[in-house]
Parts: sequence; structure tokens; C-alpha cells
Amino acid sequence: MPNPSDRTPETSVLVLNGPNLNLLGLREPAVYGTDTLADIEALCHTTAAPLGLRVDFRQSNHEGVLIDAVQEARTAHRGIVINPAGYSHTSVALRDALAAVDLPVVEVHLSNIHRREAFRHHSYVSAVADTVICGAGAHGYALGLAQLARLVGVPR
Ligand code: CA2
Repeated sequence: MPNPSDRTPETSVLVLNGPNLNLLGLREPAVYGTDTLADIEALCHTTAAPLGLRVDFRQSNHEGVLIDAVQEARTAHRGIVINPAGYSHTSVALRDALAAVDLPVVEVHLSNIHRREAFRHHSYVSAVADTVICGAGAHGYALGLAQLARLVGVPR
């Protein structure tokens, strides 16, 4: 019988959500689906456990708070899944923080941003992300965590 204390410790990753994602499931279900952010958080925890990951799940409507979370991840976490939401298309500062953090980064969007308005086609984050996933709905977060597990090389 294996001793639980002999198990490899879980690897902590940050799942970071940008502005207005707290409204998920409450408005615009035709675009973003019916899952709430709490549903997506539960999905992330369920997905992460068998991958050997522990998820710190956060959301903020404030650019500086997101940047602080990215900077703090350098010492607290092994990788980042981020849905930068509207800041994808505007924030050089968030892009710079992600470039500086020296951790694997997976960018996730619920919707296929390339099938939407032209202003959503460009993401400042994509150039500094290792992987970009869009158009898979909430499942994109599960795909993002599976990919992050590969990038951080957790033993399974
Ligand atoms: O598809 C995505 O995940 C996005 O990152 C979502 C952002 C949008 O600005 C990006 O272009 C694509 C919007 C998140 C706000 O979500 C809402 C949910 C319900 C009601 C209003 C906004």
C-alpha cells in the first residue's frame, strides 16, 4: 500500500481570468455559453487533479491586479493559463508581464476570436504565449491545463 506522503507533490498553476468574465452564464450565452465562471473553476479543479496540478483560480476586472498576479506567479506557480478577455486586444502591459515572468503560458479564449469582430483578431498576449486555444468554450480551459501539464513536465 503506497504511503500518501511518498506521492509527488502537486504542481501549482495559476488560472487567471480577465475583465467581465465574472458575468459568464449571466449574459450573452449565445457567444460565451451557459457555464458560469464558478462552473469553469470547478472544471479546472476536476481536470487538474489527475494531471498532478493544483489550480489557483482567479479573476479580476483590473489590469494592474492581473499584472500583479502574473508577477507573483514567478515564485508561487509553475505555469499560467490565462484568458485575458478584453485586455488581450489592448494591453501591452499585461503582455510585458507575461513575457517577463519566465513561466509557460497558455492563452485561452472561450469564443473563436478570429470569427468575430476584426478588433478581436489580434491578441497582444498570443506572441508571448506558448500555446493559444480558442473556440472550444469552457472545454478550452481543460485543454489548456492538459497542455500546461505537458509544458511544465509534471510526472504522471
Ligand atoms: O472568448 C473569450 O474568452 C474572450 O476572451 C472573452 C472576452 C472578449 O473580450 C474576448 O474578445 C474573447 C469577453 C469576456 C466578457 O464576457 C462576458 C460574459 C458575459 C457577458 C458579457 C461579457
